Amino acid sequence: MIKRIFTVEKKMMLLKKKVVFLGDTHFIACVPVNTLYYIYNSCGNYQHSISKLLISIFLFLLVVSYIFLFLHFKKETMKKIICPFCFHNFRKADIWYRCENNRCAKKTEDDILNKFWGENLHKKHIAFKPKGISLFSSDTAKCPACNEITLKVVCPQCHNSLSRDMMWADSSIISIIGGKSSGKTNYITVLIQELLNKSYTFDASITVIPCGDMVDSQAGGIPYTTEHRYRKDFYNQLYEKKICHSATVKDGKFHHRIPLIYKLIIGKNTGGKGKSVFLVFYDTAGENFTSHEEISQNAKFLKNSAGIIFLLDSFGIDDINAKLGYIAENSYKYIFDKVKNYMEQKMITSERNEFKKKPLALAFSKIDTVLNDDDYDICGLNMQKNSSFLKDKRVSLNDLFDMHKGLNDALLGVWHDPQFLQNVKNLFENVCFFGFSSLGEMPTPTIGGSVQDIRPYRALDPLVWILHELGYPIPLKKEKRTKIEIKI
Ligand SMILES: Nc1nc2c(ncn2[C@@H]2O[C@H](COP(=O)(O)OP(=O)(O)OP(=O)(O)O)[C@@H](O)[C@H]2O)c(=O)[nH]1
Ligand SMILES: [Mg+2]
Ligand SMILES: [Zn+2]
Ligand SMILES: [Zn+2]
Repeated sequence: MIKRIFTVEKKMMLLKKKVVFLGDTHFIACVPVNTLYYIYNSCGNYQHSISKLLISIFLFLLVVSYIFLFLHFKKETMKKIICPFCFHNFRKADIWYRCENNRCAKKTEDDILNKFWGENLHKKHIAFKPKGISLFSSDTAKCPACNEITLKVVCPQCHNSLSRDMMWADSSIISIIGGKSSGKTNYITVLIQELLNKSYTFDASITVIPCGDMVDSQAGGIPYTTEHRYRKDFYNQLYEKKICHSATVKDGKFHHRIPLIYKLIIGKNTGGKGKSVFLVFYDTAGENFTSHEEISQNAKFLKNSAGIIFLLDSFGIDDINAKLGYIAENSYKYIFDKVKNYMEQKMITSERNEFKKKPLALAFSKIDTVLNDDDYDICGLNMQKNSSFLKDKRVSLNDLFDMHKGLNDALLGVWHDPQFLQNVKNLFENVCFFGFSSLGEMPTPTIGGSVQDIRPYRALDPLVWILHELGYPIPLKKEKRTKIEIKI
């Protein structure tokens, strides 16, 4: 019998070597199996069949629960995380940690982090890859230099700090792109304010996510968090000074590259626990999307986006431009055509097929200029008739699609651009046109001027539609729905 226990122990040791990547706890939990195996065999000698049956059932349940735990562990560790800074796509099991112990013996500059930002962030605590991940541990790691436990997770590629929350909930990057002066910065400013004040109208709540390691040296070295960046670089200008934003600096100071990260919990009141999604917004300069090289640098960001809000500048529609004389940097479809060429010439078929399925909101910015003009009738919509869910607290897809139909008709009948509609139809499978206004009126003077009363119009519509298309539980109005299509 001693020999038998010894052999079982030996088998267990071999097993431990195989499962060492799961950590010690897993092996400790194996010990009762070892003991039960011994008792089971002893029972066999005395023909205690009832005990033998009970032990068999117990062993069976134990094996089933092990398989269940193993599959759960595998699913968790295989979960994909997208770094909101460098867009590296990695498994949860591959996450790195940063030591937080101020007395840690090993402190050096983080060259990878500094290289990413092009500045020395003076981050001296070491970033490290943890040894093995325990099945029962709570996502912590021991610093190899000082043995202190740390909770701080960082991206293995760029070493920026990530939110621990991001390890558990899905993160969907919704990108906002558009040509120069198409209205991106004003839109992001207003969209976030609308989310903070009105997301309850589609059963969502929003929180800011603390992420990253940057500090604002101009503000006495306080952390450059999403909250700080939003207030300083977006909100103050538009909502405090009442001056609308103008051109965003290309490759300017490093803080222009800091993303704004929020967590939305959708459907808490209408559907159980609710579903979380991380929204990551970047404010890129319009000229970042002009050449193939620039687009390919940004392509990682587009490819890793779950949905895209593509701004089309209403000032760039020939008819409006000629009639009202507003100055546009480029045609409304200038950047769309650049992305189209990039997709056709640079993406391999499988990439393109995946890309074309993403929900694409083609959103005409500054729509106040169109709706305030008596010559245009966009499905009877006007600036007084804002998104119906703001009042009803349920989203009417038909209300969103009315704008789509109106813009489709205008593109065909008044703006005479069936070719653009054809290109959109050929390239994307899930598209909807939107029209919105961040400011609600024309600033004075026209570019970068003052806006006294900011009245956003349908600014939330594109995001709400994308979230619905991605399967988030947006409360919908009961209605006979019309099908969305592109008419040519
Ligand atoms: N009428 C009207 N004009 C707008 C609106 N939003 C933006 N504009 C005008 O468009 C200009 C450019 O807006 P931005 O938000 O700076 O555009 P952008 O896409 O960030 O531009 P870049 O950063 O240079 O690429 C503003 O200075 C305003 O004059 C709007 O809702 N209505
Ligand atoms: Mg801008
Ligand atoms: Zn990263
Ligand atoms: Zn340490």
